[in-house]
Amino acid sequence: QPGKALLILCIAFFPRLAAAQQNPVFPGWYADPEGIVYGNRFWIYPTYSARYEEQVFFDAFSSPDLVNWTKHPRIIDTAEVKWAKRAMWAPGVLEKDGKYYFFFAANDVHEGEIGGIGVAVADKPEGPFKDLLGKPLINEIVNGAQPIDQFVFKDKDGTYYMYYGGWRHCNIVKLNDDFTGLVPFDDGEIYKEVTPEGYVEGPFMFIREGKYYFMWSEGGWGGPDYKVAYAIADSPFGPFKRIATVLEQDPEIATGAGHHSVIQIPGKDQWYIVYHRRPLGKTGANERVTCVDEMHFDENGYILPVKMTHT
Ligand code: FUB
Repeated sequence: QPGKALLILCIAFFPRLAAAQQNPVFPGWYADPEGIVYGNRFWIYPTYSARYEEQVFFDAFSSPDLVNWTKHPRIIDTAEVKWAKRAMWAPGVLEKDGKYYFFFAANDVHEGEIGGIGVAVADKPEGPFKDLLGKPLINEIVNGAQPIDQFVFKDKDGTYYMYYGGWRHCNIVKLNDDFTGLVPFDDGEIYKEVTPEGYVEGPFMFIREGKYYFMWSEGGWGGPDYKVAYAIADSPFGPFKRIATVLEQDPEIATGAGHHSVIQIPGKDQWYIVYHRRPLGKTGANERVTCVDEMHFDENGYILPVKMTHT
């Protein structure tokens, strides 16, 4: 029976949602969360939100239902990434051909350090991850974009692009097959700037019903007005015309809500935004917790403002 087979497939391979969702989803100061589904589990890869000098490792979290989370401590640290002496943050993981590629930012090129966007690889989503290159994949400032906050996106035709950039500038680059380098675009350019109005950092891209949804963070990352906005385009290159704010502080719930990612429940038009925010009464820049809330669309495909839940 095809119906029964599909049900068994869904139960075996897709994660199930539990009713009693809570925020923050796991304890501790964790920011810049990238959420993704691998097999029958949800995964979140966040920044360990502390002073730079303490941001020397990454933990990951996995869950069968978005409620019960298992911590996978120290999936990679600066002892493995020799060039990342000072700090590592804003990770993201991508599966390709049975390998898991872990992208992250490290150090601060602005202060003359070797730094930028690095990549590591593992056989499992929980690592252990090994530095792939022994140096950053991108360590230069191009078009004014700080080389941080990368998001790797697989386009409909299988091409892998990376959006990245802090300091109010966002670039897109094309990655080679094994993620060891960049490939020039047809016009010979390697970096293209795609910065939308209001952009600060934290780019994210997904496709829904054939349209490209580009999202980013605005405001000051240490401040209460941090927020998420978006654009819709017909191509991964834009143009990205700002449409609206999706997520922002709520005086009854939390401030500083941003640097997000988006999870789609496989096979369903059901979406979640994964983001960090600052609990009420907290003002420290690194006092950030990881939260998940539902994200809905209207009948024209526009994203409705997200209602943050729980305190
Ligand atoms: O966690 C460090 C920085 O905070 C990230 O690079 C920004 O996106 C902001 O979330």
